[in-house]
Amino acid sequence: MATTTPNPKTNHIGLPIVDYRGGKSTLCAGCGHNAISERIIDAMYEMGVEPERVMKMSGIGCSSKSPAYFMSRAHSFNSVHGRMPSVSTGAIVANRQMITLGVSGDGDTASIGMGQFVHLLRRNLPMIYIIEDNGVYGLTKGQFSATADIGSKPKTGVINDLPAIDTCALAIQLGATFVGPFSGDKKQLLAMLKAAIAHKGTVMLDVVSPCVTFNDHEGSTKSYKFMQEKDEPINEIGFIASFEDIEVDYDSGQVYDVEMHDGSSLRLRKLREDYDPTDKSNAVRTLMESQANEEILTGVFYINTEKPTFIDLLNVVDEPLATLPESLTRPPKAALDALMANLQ
Ligand SMILES: Cc1ncc(C[n+]2csc(CCOP(=O)(O)OP(=O)(O)O)c2C)c(N)n1
Ligand code: SF4
Ligand SMILES: [Mg+2]
Repeated sequence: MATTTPNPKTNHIGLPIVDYRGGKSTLCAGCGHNAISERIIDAMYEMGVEPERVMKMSGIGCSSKSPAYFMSRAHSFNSVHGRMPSVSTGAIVANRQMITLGVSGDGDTASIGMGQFVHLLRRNLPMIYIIEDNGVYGLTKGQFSATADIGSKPKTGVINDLPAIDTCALAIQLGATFVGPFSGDKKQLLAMLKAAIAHKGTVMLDVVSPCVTFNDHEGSTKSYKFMQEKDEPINEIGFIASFEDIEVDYDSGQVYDVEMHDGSSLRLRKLREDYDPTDKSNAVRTLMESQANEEILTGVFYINTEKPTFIDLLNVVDEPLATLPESLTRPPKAALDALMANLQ
């Protein structure tokens, strides 16, 4: 007699988690980047995002290879080293209906890509930009990157004597609207990614992602051990998607409840003083102080759900430019003739 296999568990749009997986990772076993890919799969699955609505963008590096290891059904563009922001800008303007997820490295972003990165931030381009931060150029065998902390030591034993660029402070200052430094903490990162999917604007997440081959030893400030000992969250993150019907009891004095534009709720329980994630100057100051005090603070440092995105500023029509018919994108001959007549 024929047996029937039960349906696999599905999300609220009816897809099993396997539809969110990618190819088999070729990164080193234990590389932090693999854990981030796993969280992206979970977040996209739990949010019920249609894989074909996602554009995966990246540059060059081990981190930039990782979009191959999640969401095979999504669109993907692996750009030139450091050029992911400009390629993403073009793609987003051409099709504003897509969800854009960029994955970059600390080298790809804070060294060769810095010129492009800062313009993405000031435009508040609607996309999620993840820096998988290991403090080194993993793919080219472990040279220091510009996010390596002063005084840290790679495998070669040479001490880094240059100060680190704080990508989060930079992002907040220049105009990104959802910013946080993160450790690989599974629960926090998953909630954060789900909120990032619901946000309209630039989400910039700098996630410490240890390189087990070149920067995970004693003396490194981006190792698993260092992060376990030093990670100090400033808020505890809870996220309730618009399609979930969950009642949570909480003491409102202890919580920042941020309503996202799609009706979802981001709940930030304060763990440090009376931290207000909507206060931009305080966010930058706290990051600068934490660097001076050698603290590793993580969490949602800044969020602004009001600021217009680059697409809003451009007044781009709702229908993707990529699918607009020629009759709407090309002025008729009469209009061109009138213009020419005016110039004579
Ligand atoms: C134009 C150009 N310059 C330099 C390189 C060499 N290169 C490849 S990856 C890389 C750095 C990658 O570091 P990061 O972005 O931190 O990624 P990781 O490998 O650490 O994840 C460099 C310098 C290149 N591929 N292209
Ligand atoms: S070299 Fe480092 S960053 Fe690259 S895959 Fe290996 S552990 Fe990951
Ligand atoms: Mg790196």
